[in-house]
Amino acid sequence: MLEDWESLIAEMRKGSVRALARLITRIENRESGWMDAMQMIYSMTGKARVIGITGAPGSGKSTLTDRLARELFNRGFKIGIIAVDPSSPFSGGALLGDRLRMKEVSTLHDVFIRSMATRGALGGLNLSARDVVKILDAFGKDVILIETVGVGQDEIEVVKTADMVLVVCVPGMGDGIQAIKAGIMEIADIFIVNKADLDGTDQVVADIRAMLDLSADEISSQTPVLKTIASTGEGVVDLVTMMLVNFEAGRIRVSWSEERAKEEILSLLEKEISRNLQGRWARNGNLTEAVKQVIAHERDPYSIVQEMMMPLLQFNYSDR
Ligand SMILES: Nc1nc2c(ncn2[C@@H]2O[C@H](COP(=O)(O)OP(=O)(O)OP(=O)(O)O)[C@@H](O)[C@H]2O)c(=O)[nH]1
Ligand SMILES: [Mg+2]
Repeated sequence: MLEDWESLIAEMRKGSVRALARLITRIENRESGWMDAMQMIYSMTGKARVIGITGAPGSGKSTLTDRLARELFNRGFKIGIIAVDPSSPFSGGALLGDRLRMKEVSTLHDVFIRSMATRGALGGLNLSARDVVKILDAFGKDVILIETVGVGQDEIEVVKTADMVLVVCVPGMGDGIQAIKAGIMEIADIFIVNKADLDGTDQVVADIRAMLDLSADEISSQTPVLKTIASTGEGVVDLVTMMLVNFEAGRIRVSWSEERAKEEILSLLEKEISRNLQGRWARNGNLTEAVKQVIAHERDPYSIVQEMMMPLLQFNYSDR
């Protein structure tokens, strides 16, 4: 089994895109031995820069991601894209034009694109996005772009795994600036006002600037606000230059590294415990039985969870 993984990883390292795609799928499916495989992969990582691109639905994230990929490719970087969003063009819910554009960027520019569903996956998504980042890093990608809609907590978690975060806004958001969640505000390294061809662009820039200036911490008050027109590519060269300067200057979220490492360990732990226990209980039918008992008011969820956790515990819950 382990040899299986080893040969797949070796193939991937040699540059096989097919092996890369298969590896991602197998890791996502949590096939037996996946953690050992990730250990091997982890030792091959550490080079790639991860850029999160987030913002409201329809703000132009995919269009911008496509432009960024092209521009970075032209500057000699190898690019991977992860699209975490069910409605994203990458995942197929797209207009034909979007699909063709993505196909072009993936074939002509050797950009590897992977889309991931946001919800529904047992074990959650943010960890899998992290795994995919590591696999792409080990494959040899220099820059990994993660597109995600800046709503739910899951998406914010994804973005937190990035080294640099671009928050995409658009003109005419009106009081939409308030809709930029406080959580998003803090994680932005660069604010983008996309669709700068539309009326109200300068107003949004001013609103964001004002909000940043009000911010208590110094880093937020220095966050750049940049205008782009993703549909024509205007402003993208400047944006990429700024991103690279930031990377060169080491202005990436190093302050987060401790928090991130801790969060990664703990969320992996949490998900693995839950996945293992749930899996065990689902397989032997106990879960179905327990659900019935709760509905019939014969048992309570608390004692069930205690029982589920019993194998993990060296002490008796009732002693506490
Ligand atoms: N006028 C104008 N339209 C743009 C610009 N950038 C993107 N669009 C258009 O805005 C629409 C949405 O663009 P997407 O790139 O799909 O936006 P998104 O944020 O990825 O959307 P979701 O993934 O569905 O949340 C498309 O019709 C784009 O062609 C721009 O700079 N100006
Ligand atoms: Mg999109």
